[in-house]
Amino acid sequence: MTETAILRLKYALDAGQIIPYFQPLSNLLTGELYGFEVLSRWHHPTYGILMPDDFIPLAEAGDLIGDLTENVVTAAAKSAARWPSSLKLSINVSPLELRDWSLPERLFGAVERGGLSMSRIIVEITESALIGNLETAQLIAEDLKRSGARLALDDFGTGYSSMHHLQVLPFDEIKVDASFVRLMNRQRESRKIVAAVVGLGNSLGLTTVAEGVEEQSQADMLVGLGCEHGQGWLFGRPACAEEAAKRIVEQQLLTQTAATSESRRGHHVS
Ligand code: G
Ligand code: G
Ligand code: MN
Repeated sequence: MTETAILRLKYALDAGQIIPYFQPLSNLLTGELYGFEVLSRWHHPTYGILMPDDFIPLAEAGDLIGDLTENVVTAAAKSAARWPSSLKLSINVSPLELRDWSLPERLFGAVERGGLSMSRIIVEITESALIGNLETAQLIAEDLKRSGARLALDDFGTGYSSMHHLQVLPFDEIKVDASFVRLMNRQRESRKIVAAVVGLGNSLGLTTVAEGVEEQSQADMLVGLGCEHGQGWLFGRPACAEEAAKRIVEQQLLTQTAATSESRRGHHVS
């Protein structure tokens, strides 16, 4: 049963059915785009669009996760290579991949094949990847940093959330888990936790990114707490490459319009 499912996934990978979707990461203060997180989707010929939870565990079980990452990152990098060079591409790697010495080289190859530079890449790591694997993960993380990538600690606040991890791995960013953001405008505890994590990130000189921002009131509160970036339905759902490209153009027009009316106002005053 699983054997067959794994074979099907392998076929889907070769057939190019595993496709990168892109969710915007936005500057909370200015509304400008910071980049996009790559979230994989399986465009299945009979079942339609399948979500990562339906196939990432299968890829892990079938030793296909490295190939999946390589495929998706190559495709995502090809799209990102056509965007303005200020925009980042944030990618997820599975805990299993942080046990695999070939990860940095494979990622580097995939990014290069896509025509992108590693300095545009953010690698998102969850803490479950570090448990019982700290030394290997450290070496791999340092290798990734040397190649120019940024490192983000994903889903911070859930699971292990150890300060030790922030101390021993060269993180650049910290992503505040959506579960706290979701409740922050209704529950004092959640708001305090978000405030503490953002404060911790800021005092360590890390870029802070809030996940799961769905409402303007949450975005406003996050700005007040000093959180720099946000991700969530308020800014956009994960979408295909064509949609992401449209969003970039719309955003550029918005920024230009804002800049023009700003300078017009300037003229009136003087
Ligand atoms: O969109 P969402 O349901 O989109 O994603 C669910 C989870 O799957 C997220 O926690 C994300 O980290 C993970 N995920 C999505 N795409 C990939 C991928 O390409 N590789 C890995 N390792 N995880 C992914
Ligand atoms: O990698 P990570 O575990 O952080 O994956 C992000 C997950 O969160 C993806 O499944 C994505 O589709 C989902 N997501 C992104 N924005 C929102 C949001 O605003 N609300 C909710 N409920 N989920 C979101
Ligand atoms: Mn992520």
